Amino acid sequence: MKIEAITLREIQMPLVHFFETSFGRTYHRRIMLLTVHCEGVDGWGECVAGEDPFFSAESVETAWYCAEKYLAPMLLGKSVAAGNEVPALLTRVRGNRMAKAAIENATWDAEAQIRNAPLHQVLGGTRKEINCGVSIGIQDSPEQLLEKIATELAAGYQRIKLKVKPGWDVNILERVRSKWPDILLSCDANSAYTMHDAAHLKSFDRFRLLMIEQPLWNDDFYFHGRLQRQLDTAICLDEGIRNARDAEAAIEHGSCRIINIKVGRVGGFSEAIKVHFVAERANVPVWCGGMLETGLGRSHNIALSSLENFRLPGDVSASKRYWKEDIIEPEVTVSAKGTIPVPQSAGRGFRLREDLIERLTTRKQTFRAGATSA
Ligand code: OSB
Ligand code: MG
Repeated sequence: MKIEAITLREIQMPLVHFFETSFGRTYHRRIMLLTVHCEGVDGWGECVAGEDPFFSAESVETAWYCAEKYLAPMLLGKSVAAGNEVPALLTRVRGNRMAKAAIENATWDAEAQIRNAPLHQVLGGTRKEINCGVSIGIQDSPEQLLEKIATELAAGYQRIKLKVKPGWDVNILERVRSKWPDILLSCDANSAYTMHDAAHLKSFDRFRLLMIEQPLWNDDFYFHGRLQRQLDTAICLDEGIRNARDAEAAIEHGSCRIINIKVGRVGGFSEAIKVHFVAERANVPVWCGGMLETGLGRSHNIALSSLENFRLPGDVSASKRYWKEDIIEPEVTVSAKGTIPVPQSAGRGFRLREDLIERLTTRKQTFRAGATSA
């Protein structure tokens, strides 16, 4: 596949309901999409960087800058046989994993089309359907949260994950557990606690959570290990796992018993697959995280979740939970038993609504091999 041109674009889409985590509330998403144009085929990738550098150091602006100035020039004019050849071409750039993932995943997306094979198969996945949970943000009131949980359970979702922070944690978990004693329930702190909260976090054990996600610092393994030894509840690392080497170190140190894999966070499908296998060899279950993606990123998450060790329900849920109108056709829907079928058709299995994407686009730039801009 010769990479003849690369298009960067930013689209803007309002969320149907705000999403609040310990680091802030989002009403409106700005999303960078990236297209690799290869010999008549367009591969698409979604960058999961947020509007602000609050989840990780990257943002839409840094991703655009990195892709325009470094990543696109490193790929333009190159021929690659497969998506997994892309990381080696980008190694000189440190970090910027979400930007890298957008360009690498776009290349896998093109590869699946050119090989006329389903993307999940190209990635090595075997599952025919994936198990789905939902991530529910911090609400204006506990009552509003209970109502949301009831709706998602009625829709069939297999696991409920609640965002927590100091002041919105035990009070909430207490109410949810007393109303639903037996559901699969977890929480995600996005680094809202420190070791001073160890006893407080230990008190979460009584809620029999499936896991506590990233309770401590975003860049820590050491203290998560110390905390894990004090808890009965499994710790799951999200922010902290940047690559397969991190996964190996975190598991060896006992920093977590579960890993959340986000393809953008680890820099692309190649690394996500490596993290998956490191965890599988250590008998550590993984699940697929979400970053409020459009249907494009969602379709890639579905394909990735078809790998065998994605043993726990992921944060991969229906389009309508996020968007009034998604940019793919058909939209992602979830069955009454909380599953999404893995598309068996060639490519990502969802058609992009390019007319709608065009209308949502606020900036766009195409770079061609042998030219600076066009
Ligand atoms: O930590 O998993 C997270 C959304 C944005 C940033 C970080 C996280 C999340 C979610 C939402 O939990 C997952 C989703 O529904 O896409
Ligand atoms: Mg998380």
